[in-house]
Amino acid sequence: MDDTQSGAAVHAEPALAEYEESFAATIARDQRVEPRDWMPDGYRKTLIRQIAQHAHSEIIGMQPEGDWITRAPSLRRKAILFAKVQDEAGHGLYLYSAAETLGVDRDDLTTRLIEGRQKYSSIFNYPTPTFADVGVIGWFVDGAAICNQVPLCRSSYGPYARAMVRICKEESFHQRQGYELLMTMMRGTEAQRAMVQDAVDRWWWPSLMMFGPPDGNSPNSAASMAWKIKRHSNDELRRRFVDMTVPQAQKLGVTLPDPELRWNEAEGRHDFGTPDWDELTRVITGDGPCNEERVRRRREAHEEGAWVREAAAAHAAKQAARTREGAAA
Ligand code: FAQ
Repeated sequence: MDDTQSGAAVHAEPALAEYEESFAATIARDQRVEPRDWMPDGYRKTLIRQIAQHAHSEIIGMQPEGDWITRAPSLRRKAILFAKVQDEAGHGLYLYSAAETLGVDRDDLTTRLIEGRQKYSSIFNYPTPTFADVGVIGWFVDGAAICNQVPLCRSSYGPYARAMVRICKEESFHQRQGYELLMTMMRGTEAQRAMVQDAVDRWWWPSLMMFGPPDGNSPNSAASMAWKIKRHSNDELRRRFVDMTVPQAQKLGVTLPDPELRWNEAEGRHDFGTPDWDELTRVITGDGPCNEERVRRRREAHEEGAWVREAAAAHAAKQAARTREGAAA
C-alpha cells in the first residue's frame, strides 16, 4: 500500500463517523430523515421490511371485505364498502412509493410477497362468512390500525410519516363506517344481533394479535424504538386498543370474549387475558385459515394484470420518445 492509499483509508473512517453522528443527532432532535440523507444499513433494512409488510397488508387486506362487495345488502352499503376497499388500495400505493424512496423496487416487493418471502398482517388470514364481519373489521381492525399507525405519523423517516397522515384520516372513516354498520345491525332483529356477537367473538383475539408478539418476544422493537421508527411497544399499543374498545363494546351492547377482562382501578387501565401466541406464530408462518387463498389470489391478480403493466410501460415509452423528438425538432 502506498502513502496515498493509506491516507485515503485513514480519511474514510472519520467521514463515516461524521455521518453516523449527524444521523444520531437528527434522531435525537426528533427531526425527519429524508431519502437523500445518509442512514445506517440496519435503519434502511428495517424500514424496507416494515413499510413493505405494511403495504402488502393493505393490498391483501382488500380481499376479506372485497368478497362482500357483490353481496352487500343495499346500494348504500355497497358504495361505502367499495370506497373503503379502494382506499386500502390507495394506502398500499402510498406505502410502496415510500418504500421505493429507500432504493427498492415495487415489482420486486410484490414478487417477494407472492413467493412467500415477505410477510403481511396476520389479521387478513381469517375468513369473512357474514356481513357482520365487514362491520367488525371496520371497528376492530381499522381501530387497531389507527392505534398502531397514529404514532407512525411521527415516525423518523419522512416519506413513511407523511404517508401515514393521510392513511390515518381515511382509517378513521373506515372505523366509523364499521361501527355505524354494527349499530344498525344491533337495532335490527335477534338474528342480526347474534351475527354481530359471533363476528366479535371470532375477531377479538386475532385483532389483539395484530399488534405483534409480546414485548419480551419482539426482536425488532429495541432497534426500531431507538431509531424512532416505532414510538411505542407492541404491548403498550395493544393495551391502548383494549382501553379504547371496551366502552365502545358496552355502548354497542356486545360482550368481548375474554373472561379476564376487567377495569384495574389502581392502574387506571383494563386487565385482559393472553392471546394464543402459538396461533399468531402459525398464522404468520403461513398456516392460518386463509393464507393459501390470500396469496394465491394476489398472485393471480398480479399475473392477470401483466398486460396493464406492459401497456402502461409501452405508453410511457411512446410519450418519452415523442418528447425527445419534440425537443430535437
Ligand atoms: N402479522 O419484532 P416484531 C391495516 C412479525 S394495515 C404478521 O414485534 P415489528 C389497514 C414481524 O414482521 C395492518 N407478522 O416486529 C387495513 C417480525 O417478522 P420479521 C398492518 C407480524 O416490525 C385495515 C416478527 O413478527 N399494519 O390493518 C405481526 O417491530 C382493514 C417479530 O415481530 C402495519 O404493518 C402480525 N400481526 O412489529 C387494511 C403497521 N406482528 O419481519 C384493510 C406497521 C409481528 O422480523 C382492511 N407495522 N409480525 O420476519 C408495525 O407497526 C410493526 O411492523 C408491527 C410488528 C407492530 C406489526
